[in-house]
Amino acid sequence: MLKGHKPVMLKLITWSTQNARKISIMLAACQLDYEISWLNIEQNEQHQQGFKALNPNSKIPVLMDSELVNENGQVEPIFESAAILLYLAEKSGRFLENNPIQRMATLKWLFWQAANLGPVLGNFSHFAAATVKDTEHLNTYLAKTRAPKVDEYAIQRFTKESFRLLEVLNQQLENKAFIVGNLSIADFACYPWLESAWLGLQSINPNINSHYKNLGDWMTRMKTVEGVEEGMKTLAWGRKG
Ligand SMILES: N[C@@H](CCC(=O)N[C@@H](CS)C(=O)NCC(=O)O)C(=O)O
Repeated sequence: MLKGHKPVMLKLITWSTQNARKISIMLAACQLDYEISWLNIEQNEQHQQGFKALNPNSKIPVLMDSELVNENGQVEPIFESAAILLYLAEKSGRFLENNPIQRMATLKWLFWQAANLGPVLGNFSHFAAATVKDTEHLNTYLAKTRAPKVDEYAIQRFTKESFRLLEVLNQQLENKAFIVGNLSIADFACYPWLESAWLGLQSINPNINSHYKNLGDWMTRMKTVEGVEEGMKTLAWGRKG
């Protein structure tokens, strides 16, 4: 499973977005070898029947592991990025501790990200991006998918909830280097979302780094974690293979 030791058996079907970067970071951090199969969601390829057979919810990322074979003898696709992280953590024995309390803490924050931070920051960016005059200031995906017009109510709603979630995570990080203490899949789940929304949030609160100090420090720390830079670069905005 270490790079160069075995043939590729993991395939990530993906596009370059935050949910996908969680996985490229994890794969890089675990030094797992894999190949990328690009699925262009900017051209609606997620709605093709072939892909729907892998994920009925028509979203990337999907992970295929040739070692995960179902009763029909076919590779069982894994969709939902949090499920993929959990799968890879169990497969590699990394970034999810066995201790029941630590394990549950990691899963709680992993699900918190999937149910709260991701959707809310996604909506924040979608609506707030409509106020940006020059699309060159937006990432390639947001430039194509942002709200078509400024909706003050939606911007206010998701801005307020985004900053509330920042406060929740900032509190959790008090006296901790990482979200549950040791580095875990919860950190890999949260980082790409915060990284991509940070500038937009900072344009609303210029003091974001000092106001959410634990979070700001954690963002800086995450950049230096092995695998993070590589995983972020692999699926950086605009990368298509
Ligand atoms: N909860 C899912 C969300 C996946 C998701 O929203 N993927 C986006 C890209 S980040 C997508 O495929 N969008 C295409 C679409 O909505 O049609 C996960 O974490 O995997």
